[in-house]
Amino acid sequence: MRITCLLLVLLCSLPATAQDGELAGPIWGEGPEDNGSGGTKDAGATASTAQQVSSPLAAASGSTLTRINGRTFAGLLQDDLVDLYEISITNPTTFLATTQGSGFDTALFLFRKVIGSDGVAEARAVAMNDNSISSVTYSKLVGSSIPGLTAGAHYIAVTKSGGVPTGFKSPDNDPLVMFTYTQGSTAIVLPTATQATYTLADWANLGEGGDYQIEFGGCVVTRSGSCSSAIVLGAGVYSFGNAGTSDSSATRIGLGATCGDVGAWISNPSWFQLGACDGPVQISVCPSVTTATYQMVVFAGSCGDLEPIACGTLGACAGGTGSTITLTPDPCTTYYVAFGARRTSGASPSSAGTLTITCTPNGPSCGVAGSGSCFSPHATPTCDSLTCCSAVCALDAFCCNVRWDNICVQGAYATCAPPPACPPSDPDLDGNGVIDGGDLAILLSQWGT
Ligand SMILES: [Ca+2]
Ligand SMILES: [Ca+2]
Ligand SMILES: [Ca+2]
Repeated sequence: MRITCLLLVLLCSLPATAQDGELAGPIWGEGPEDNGSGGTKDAGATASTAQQVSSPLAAASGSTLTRINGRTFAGLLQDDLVDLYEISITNPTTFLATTQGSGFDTALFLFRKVIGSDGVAEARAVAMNDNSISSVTYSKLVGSSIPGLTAGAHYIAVTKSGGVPTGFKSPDNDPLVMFTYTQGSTAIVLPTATQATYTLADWANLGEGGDYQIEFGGCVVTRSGSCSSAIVLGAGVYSFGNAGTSDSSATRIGLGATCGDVGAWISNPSWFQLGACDGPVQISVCPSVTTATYQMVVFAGSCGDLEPIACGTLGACAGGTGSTITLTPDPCTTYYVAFGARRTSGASPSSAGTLTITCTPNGPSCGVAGSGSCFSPHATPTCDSLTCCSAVCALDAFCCNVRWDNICVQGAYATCAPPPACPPSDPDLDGNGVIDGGDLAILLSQWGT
C-alpha cells in the first residue's frame, strides 16, 4: 500500500500549476490550490478531457467568470502544450476572451459544444485569434466580431502561437486543420464552412508555452450539477450559492434506499470530490434560509460507477436544517459528495449556505515549526509545512506515523504545491545518497519555479 500510492503520485504528478482560483469565480485556477482544492486534472486537449469551469459553490444560474489562470509546459515525462476549458457564454454580445498578461506568445481558439448522435460531446470550430494587434503577441476574441455566436456551452483553448487544432470530417478520415491562419496574424479567423463541420480530434504544430491568464467577459462559472463536473474541495469553509435550484426529476437522488428517509430526495444536487485527508473527515452543510433543509450523500468510486456509502445526519444549524457526515476515508478511494435541498412532495426551498470540511490528521501534527523540512529526510515523523505534510501523509501514513524518510521527500517533491522557491543547496535532491538521474528528474519537473 505504501509504495503503491506514492509511486502512482510520482509517476502521474506534473509540476505545480498556476494557482489562485477562487473555486466559484470570478477567478478560476487550473488548480490545484494549496489545500488540494480545485480542478481535478490538467485542462486537456479535446472535448472529453476539457476542464469544466464549474463549481459546487457557484450560484444556481452561474457566477461571474473574469479570468482563468493556468500553465502549459514541456515536461520530462509528459508535455502539456494545450489547455482546453469548457466555458459557459451567457452574453454573446459582450463576450470577450483575451490573454493579455500571459508569459508567452499565445493563440486562442473558441469552439462550440455540440452533442453528437452518439450522445458524446464534440467541439466545432467557431473563431480563433493569434495577435490582438500587430504590436503585441497576446490574443483577443470579442463576441461582436464572431458572426452567429450564441449563448451556451463552448470550449476555449490556449496554445503557443502556431498551434492548430485538427478535426475529423468523418471518423474514417485523417484529421484536417480546423482553422487556416498565418502566424502573427491580427485577424479574428473563422473556419471555412467545411472546417466548421469538423470534430476536434487533435492538435498540430504545438510549441512550449508557460503561464497564461485569460480575461473573460460575458461568461459564468456554472454550478457543478454532475459528478463529471465536480472539482476537489479540501479542508476549509466555503460559501455556496444554491438558491434558486429547482426540483427536477432527472437529477433526483432518492434518500429512501440509501438513507432510510422514505419518500424524500435531494433534487438538482451540487457535486464535489472530497480532498485527501489522513484521518477522520467531517463534512457539514448548512442552508442560510431558516425554512430550508439540506441533505448530502457521499459516494465512493468513479463517475458512472458510484456507490453510496454515507448519508448525512439532519440537525438544526446556524441557518435552517443542515446535515453532517463523519467518515474515515481510505487514501486510495475517491469520494464524491452530492448536496442540495431535501425535498418531499411538499414545498422545500433551496438556499445559499455554508459548507464546512474538517480534516483531523492521524498521528503527530503536521506543520509544527522545527519538525523539519518536507524536502529533506529526518528521523522523526511529519514536517513543518501543514499543507505539504498533510498531502504526503494522506498518501503515505508512514511519513506521519514513523519517520520522514527519502520516500516521503520524493512524495513532497511530487505532490506539494507550490514547490520551494529555490532548489536546496544539496544536489542529492531525493536524499538517496547518490547524485543521479533521479535528482535530475526532480530538478526538471520543477523547472521554471
Ligand atoms: Ca495545463
Ligand atoms: Ca493541458
Ligand atoms: Ca499570439
